[in-house]
Amino acid sequence: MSEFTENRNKAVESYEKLIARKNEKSDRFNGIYDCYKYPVLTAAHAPVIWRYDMNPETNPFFMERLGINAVLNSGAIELNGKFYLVARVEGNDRKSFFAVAESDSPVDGFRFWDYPVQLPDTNPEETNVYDMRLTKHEDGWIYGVFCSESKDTSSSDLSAAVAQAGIVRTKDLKTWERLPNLKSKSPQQRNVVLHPEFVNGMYAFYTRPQDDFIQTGSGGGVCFGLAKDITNAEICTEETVISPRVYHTITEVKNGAGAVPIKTPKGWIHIAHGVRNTAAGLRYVIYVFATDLNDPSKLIASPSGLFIAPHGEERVGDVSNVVFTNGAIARENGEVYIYYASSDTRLHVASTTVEKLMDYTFNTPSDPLRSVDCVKQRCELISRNLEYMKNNG
Ligand code: M1P
Repeated sequence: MSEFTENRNKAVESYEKLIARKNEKSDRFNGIYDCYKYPVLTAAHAPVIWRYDMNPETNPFFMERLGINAVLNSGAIELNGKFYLVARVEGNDRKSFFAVAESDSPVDGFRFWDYPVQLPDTNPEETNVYDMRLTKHEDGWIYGVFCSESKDTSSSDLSAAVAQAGIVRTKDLKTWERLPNLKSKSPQQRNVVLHPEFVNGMYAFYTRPQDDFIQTGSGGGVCFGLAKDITNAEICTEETVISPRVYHTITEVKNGAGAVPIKTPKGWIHIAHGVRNTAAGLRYVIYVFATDLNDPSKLIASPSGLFIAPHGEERVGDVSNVVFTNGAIARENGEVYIYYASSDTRLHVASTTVEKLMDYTFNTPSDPLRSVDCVKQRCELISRNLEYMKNNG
C-alpha cells in the first residue's frame, strides 16, 4: 500500500470513528446541569476534504495542506428536529470562518457540511469574523450576529483592531444575506446578540460597548438598545446597562451577552460570560441573569457568581482558563443544551431543563459583594441545613 493510501485511510477512519463516538454524561455534578464527557466539536471534526488534497498526484505523501487549529464558540439552533451548530472554525492561518455542523442528537454526531459558510464579501476591510449568535426572530428570519474585525488603520500599533457587529440573515443556513453592520455610539462592539422578539415594535440588541479592541474602558457591561430597521440597523435609543461590571466579582474586567436569551414563564434567562483578571491572566467564566418578560432591559434576577467555570482539561488551550458561550438550544419539551467552548480550542455541551434553569436563576441568592456578608449568607444556609437535618434525620 502506498504511503498516500495508508495515510488517507488512517485519516478517514479516525475522522469517521470520531463522528460516530457516542457521548455520555460526565461525573461532574452540581444538580444544575450535566456536563458531557467528550467535546461535541474539535479541530479533528473538520472534514478530511477541508484539510488534505485527496489526489495522490498532487499530494503523494498525503500531507495536510490547510490545517484547522480550533473549533469553538458556536451559535446553535434546532430546525425541524435537527440540531445545528454554526461554529467558529479557526484555520492554522489564524483566520476564523463559520461552518454548519448538523446532527440528529444535541450531544454527539455533529458532522460539518461539505462547504463552510461563504459570507457575502461586502466589507473589503474585514479581516476576521467570529462568534455568531443565531436568533430565530419573530419576523420569520434566522439572524446571525457576529464579530466583524478589521485592522485599525488609524493606529501605529500593528495589532490594533476594530470590532463591529456584523449581521446576516437566512432561512435555511445555506443562503446568507449580508446586512450592514450594526451602528451604535460605541467605537467598538463585540458580543452583540439580537433579541428574538420585537420590543416596542423595534429590533432589540444586547450590546457590549467598548472603548478599545480588548479593554472595555468606560463600557459598563452588557447593554440593551433598540433599532428601527434591521436592514440598516442603528441603535436609536440610549444603550442602557442591564448586567453591569462590578468590582471584585466575576464581571469586574468585562462581560458580554452569550446565547440568545431563553423565554421562560418567569422572565428571559441570559447565559453570558464574565471576565476577571488574575496573576495568570484573564479568567473567563459563564454566568446567568434574568430580565423582565415584558421589559427585557430590566434586570430581575442575578444569581451569585459563576455558572460554568473551566474544569480539568478545559482549563488548557490556545487561550487558557476560558469558557465562553454564544449558543444554547431550548427545546419545546423543556430540555436545554448549552454549547460552550473551553480555552478557545474546542466546543462542549452541558444539558439542563428550563425548570432547573428557572430554579437556579430565581432561587440562587445574589452576590452580597463583601466577604463578611458572603460568610453570613453561607452561615445562614448552614444553620438552616443543620436545623432541617436535626428535625428530619
Ligand atoms: O479569548 C476569550 C474570548 O475573548 C473575546 O471575548 P471578549 O470580547 O469578552 O473579550 C472573544 O473574542 C471570544 O471569541 C473569545 O473566546
